[in-house]
Amino acid sequence: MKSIKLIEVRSELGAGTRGASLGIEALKLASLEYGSYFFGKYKSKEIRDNSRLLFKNPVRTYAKRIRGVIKIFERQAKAVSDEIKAGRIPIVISGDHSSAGGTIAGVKMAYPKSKIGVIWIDAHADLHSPYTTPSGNIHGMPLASALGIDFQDKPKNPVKGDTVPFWDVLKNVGGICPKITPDNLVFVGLRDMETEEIQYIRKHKVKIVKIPQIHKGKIKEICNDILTYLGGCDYLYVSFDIDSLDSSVVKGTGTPVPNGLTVKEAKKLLTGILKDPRVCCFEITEINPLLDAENRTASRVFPIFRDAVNAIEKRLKKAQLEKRMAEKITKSVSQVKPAFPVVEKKSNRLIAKKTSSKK
Ligand SMILES: [Mn+2]
Repeated sequence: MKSIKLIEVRSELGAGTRGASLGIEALKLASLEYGSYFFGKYKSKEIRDNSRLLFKNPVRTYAKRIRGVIKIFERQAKAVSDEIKAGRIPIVISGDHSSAGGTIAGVKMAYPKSKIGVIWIDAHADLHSPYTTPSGNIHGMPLASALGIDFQDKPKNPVKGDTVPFWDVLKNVGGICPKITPDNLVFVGLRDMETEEIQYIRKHKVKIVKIPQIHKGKIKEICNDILTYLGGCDYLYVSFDIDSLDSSVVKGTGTPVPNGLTVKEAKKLLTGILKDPRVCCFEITEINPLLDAENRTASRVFPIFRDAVNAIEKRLKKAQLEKRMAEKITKSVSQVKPAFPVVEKKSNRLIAKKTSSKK
């Protein structure tokens, strides 16, 4: 049976506020409040971080700590690709959302010839590049890196020097660029975007599911609609930035935004999407306990994460059961001896016919 493997990326090099690298511990400790043995159940792999870079001055204004982020992308991509190739489903818990660029690179490395669909559940579009970023933080750029876009035609920032070649390296991690196309991308929960991102979304008619649609209910239908829309994709990657949730629910995240999802809606949404057998990787990101009080954010997010992983586990079990049933049926059919030799009779007739026509 396919199994689940956790990938822990304790990096916050792409974020502007300190503390997201502690998000994994926050989530693990929150699980204990529920008396859950979730984290004892799954094997996990840790990606080596470059946190020492936090104590150095980020020299590139429009792509802060990009050299460190490239290393994380490469390690992350290899880990994700290795797990998929070994028949497992990697579930990524990351510090900041930049690592999703490395995750997508890994999915594409595992399936270089397949169409990869991306469901991006986030308050932000993360479509910036060094040429448009208002902050220089790479956690606003992972989708641009996966789509291989720059906005060089209308640059807002005077990007110079080695930022340009380093951005090219980032886009090309995994050896394929672009890794995804805008028609295979769906945004859920977007509500805080910059002009360049809005223009890109409009130009390429990228599908968006807005929060008011989700508030109306019928989340099951919304999930089915998203999955049908991505019908041409062979595999799906689901990225869940916890700032898709309402800022009143998740205070402990780098860029909280009001008017977001409720915990109940997020649970329904994720379980509805992750049941699709094409989902080959899931990521949860941007938990920052330093911005929080009494670990409340991770405590609210853990049940969402647990239900999401359970939805994947449930469909893996279902697939295994169906496979066993099919094997049993094939076995029992092959053991049944026919009452008369049907096949032989038929072939005899054929031979007989052929011989007669020759005569
Ligand atoms: Mn994000």
